[in-house]
Amino acid sequence: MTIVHRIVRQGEVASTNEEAKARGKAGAAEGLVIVAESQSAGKGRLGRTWSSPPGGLYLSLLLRPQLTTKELLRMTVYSCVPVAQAIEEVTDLQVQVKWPNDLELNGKKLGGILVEGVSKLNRLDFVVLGIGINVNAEPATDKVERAVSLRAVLCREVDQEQLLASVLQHLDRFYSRLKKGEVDEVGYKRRSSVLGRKVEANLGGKVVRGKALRVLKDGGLVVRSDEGPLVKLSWVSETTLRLLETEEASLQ
Ligand code: BT5
Repeated sequence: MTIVHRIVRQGEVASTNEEAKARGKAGAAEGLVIVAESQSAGKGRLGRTWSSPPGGLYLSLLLRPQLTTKELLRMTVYSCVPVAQAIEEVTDLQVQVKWPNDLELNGKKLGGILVEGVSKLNRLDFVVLGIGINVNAEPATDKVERAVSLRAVLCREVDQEQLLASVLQHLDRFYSRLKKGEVDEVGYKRRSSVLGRKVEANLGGKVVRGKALRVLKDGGLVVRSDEGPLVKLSWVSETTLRLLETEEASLQ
């Protein structure tokens, strides 16, 4: 069943994820979408900031799935596919996904996904799926040489409304499948910039180097460590990953 979207458009907000969380706590139904023109405190993982000038697409979708907190990794990782598909549909570009939550163009960061779960009485009450895409604006980040916008690559502006509609449509299909326990493993693999590559993962202080072998259905990334054993990366909020072969492509 498709979700009925209720799109709430805002000018500048601190963070669309925070807006959606506040409304979710107040009882808002599944399908609420907050879209902002810009964010003054856009959030990434691990307390990082998401540069959000006017011209980018910043949205958060409120969902109330029957999932456990552990399953949010799968949602984070595999939701990169429908967002990549939407960008591809609107621009004809080929988008890569970098585990766990990045969207890339030629090794540069084009967008990111931040999934946050809010629990009530020890159960997951709702989920906010936040998406930031650099569309018609260049981000102001300390790693700006590793960031890219659609406008910079295409040398033209992209229709934000068309992109928003496409993102929501693809997410809808993704969510219907996710609720049945299905994810697009083939679509993920085809777009992955990480699989088969040498990576370095920082697991909240512990560093693992090795070759990224596969992404599991639960969203975990399996790495053959240089020491031999297989290591499964799954602690998404505490894990950062960089590619070792080309410094160009090494994003966090
Ligand atoms: C992410 O975090 O990539 C998740 C970003 C999610 C943003 C959306 S916007 C709508 C919704 N509301 C929010 O408040 N957030 C969500 P992470 O993997 O932690 O990456 C963050 C890092 O990316 C930063 O530390 C910078 O190095 C870099 N960065 C920041 N802004 C960027 C941008 N606009 N484009 C490319 N890289 C950026």
